[in-house]
Amino acid sequence: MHSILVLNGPNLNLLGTRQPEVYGHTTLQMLEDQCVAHGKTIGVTVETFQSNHEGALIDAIHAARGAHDGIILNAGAYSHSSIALMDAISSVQLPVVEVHMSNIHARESFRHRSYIAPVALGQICGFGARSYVLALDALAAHLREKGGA
Ligand code: CA2
Repeated sequence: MHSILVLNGPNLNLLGTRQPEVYGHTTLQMLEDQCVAHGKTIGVTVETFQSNHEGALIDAIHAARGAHDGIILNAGAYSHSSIALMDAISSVQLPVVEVHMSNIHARESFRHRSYIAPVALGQICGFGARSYVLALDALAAHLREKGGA
């Protein structure tokens, strides 16, 4: 069975508690539980991790090599700034699907640029918590097509 890491970045621990008009009412715990439950229905193992710290996210990406088959990454605002995260993704050579709850292309111009996108398999944004479910489906299908475990 393939294993997927769902990795969330800064401030996403606040989901469901503030700005519901932008990010909805789903808490991070609910979101992670949904990912694990959806993983079971499509036959993949899902592990979750969230950190507000860039280095901890980089460590999690490094540790994913050999432990997981792919990563779903919402790097939060680091998506728009972090060359270090981009380099970490390139270095582990695991398929990464970039997700965002909001449609970053319909928001402020500084959110239009993503340093994750050029090194990601693809990007899903704008569907709220459903972005993660769509990303799981896409990554699981990619891993199945690629073959292996
Ligand atoms: O839409 C997304 O998922 C984002 O990655 C969320 C980031 C934002 O910086 C990106 O541009 C787009 C912000 C996460 C902040 O999450 C909060 C949730 C509730 C209350 C306050 C912040």
